Amino acid sequence: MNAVVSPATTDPAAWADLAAAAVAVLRGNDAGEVTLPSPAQYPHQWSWDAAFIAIGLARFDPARARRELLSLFAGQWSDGRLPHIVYHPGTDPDSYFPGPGFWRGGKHPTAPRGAVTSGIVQPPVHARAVLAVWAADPGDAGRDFLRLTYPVLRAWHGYLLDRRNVGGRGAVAIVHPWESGLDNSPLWDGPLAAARVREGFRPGAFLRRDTVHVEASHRPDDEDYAAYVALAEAYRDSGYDDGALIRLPFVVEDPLFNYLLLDAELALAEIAEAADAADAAEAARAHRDQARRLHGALLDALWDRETGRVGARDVRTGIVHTTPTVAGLTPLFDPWLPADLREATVAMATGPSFAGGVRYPLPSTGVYDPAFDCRRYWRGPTWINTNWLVWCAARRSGLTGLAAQIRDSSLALVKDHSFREYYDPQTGRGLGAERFSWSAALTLDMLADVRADVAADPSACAAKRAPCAT
Ligand code: 2M8
Repeated sequence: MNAVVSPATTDPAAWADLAAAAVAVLRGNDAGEVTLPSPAQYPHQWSWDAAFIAIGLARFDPARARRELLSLFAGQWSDGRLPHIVYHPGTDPDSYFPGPGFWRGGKHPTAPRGAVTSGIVQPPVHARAVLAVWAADPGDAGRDFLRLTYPVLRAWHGYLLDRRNVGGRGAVAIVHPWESGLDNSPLWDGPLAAARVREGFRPGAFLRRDTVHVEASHRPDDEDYAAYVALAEAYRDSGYDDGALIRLPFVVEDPLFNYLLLDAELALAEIAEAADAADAAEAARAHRDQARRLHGALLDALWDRETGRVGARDVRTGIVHTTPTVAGLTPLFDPWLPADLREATVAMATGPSFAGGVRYPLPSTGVYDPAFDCRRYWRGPTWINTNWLVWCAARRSGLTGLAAQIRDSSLALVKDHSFREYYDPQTGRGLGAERFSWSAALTLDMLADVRADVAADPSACAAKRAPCAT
């Protein structure tokens, strides 16, 4: 399948228009100190969305980017967890389900007093976001921001590494598909079946709001949604008892979550150094050692060395589920990944199941998997945030061809099909929420890379209408 080359990467006028459109989306979704992912579909602040959004805001308004993250961090619980939603006080509480009353966080001793939040978490991409925001404005305000946020991030990672080490091997566990960020991925089908939570499905037990603005066939089905609600209730009703997580129905070590944590510990080492704290060198070493320990733990827990496939371990059953999904490409974040596993991961990323099999990579599920569905949420569509993540990992590990392909096709998608929540990987048709914040934000980051390429090699650009990155 031929990769798409977008005028957004060859024509400065096109990329200026695209950048202006992206900024307009972020400004339009700005609710003051927080940027809503989509005012109709997601009218609050989400954890990993806020990190991606801050990375885009940093490209044109670093002070606003800092405030985005500080608003999110104001929702941190005293046990260190960063909740997956910080509810926006200006939003009608009934416009999103589950709403602010659902989680009963206010009754919990470690929940924040000044914010209403959920009690579950999302993938730890915040350290990278803090670093990007600092890099955009490394002056005094930037350094103050690093000093302010370093303890927040250290407590956040500490919570995960300590309280979520349910399997005891050093990998962290998620207790809800929503914690993965890839909510409806077929990677959770096995653990959900084992948990038997779909069996309690009662039509009409709650009112779904997510299908009001988005076509139901592009969202999780009712049985999966009921399972999500049951799992959230189980954790909530346990009093968020992290000492007893293994008793919950869904306890899974997710490759994406864990490899992002490994990368986040490496970012935290850089933050400690840049913040120039008294014990910076020692702190940085401790974070790098922690990343290295995670590397070993993940090799041990998540990989099938014979097939060269990484998977998600169901901690309760011990089964490692290896459904090919975009989460399986995130080991590229591991700088110590053994050569054979790296080759296998690159082969999967570039092969017919992913980049080689669709016009607009990367599909969220491998196209030959029986669960692949072009349009349903995380079960096949291409997403800009996972593209951006794999693009970052590929760039950092020297996979320039793959990185360029992902960047250029992502820019083609947003240029031709606007800033949607997700896209059909074969046709590019935009799906889900419109004017979606992280699609706009991460476009700005990828466009900055296009500009840097052209600055480094002007002959690769518009005058000749040649692709900048091949
Ligand atoms: C989606 O998740 C929420 C639940 O957290 C939902 O479907 O209502 C996911 O795509 C998640 O990754 C994302 O952070 C959130 C807001 O964009 O929407």
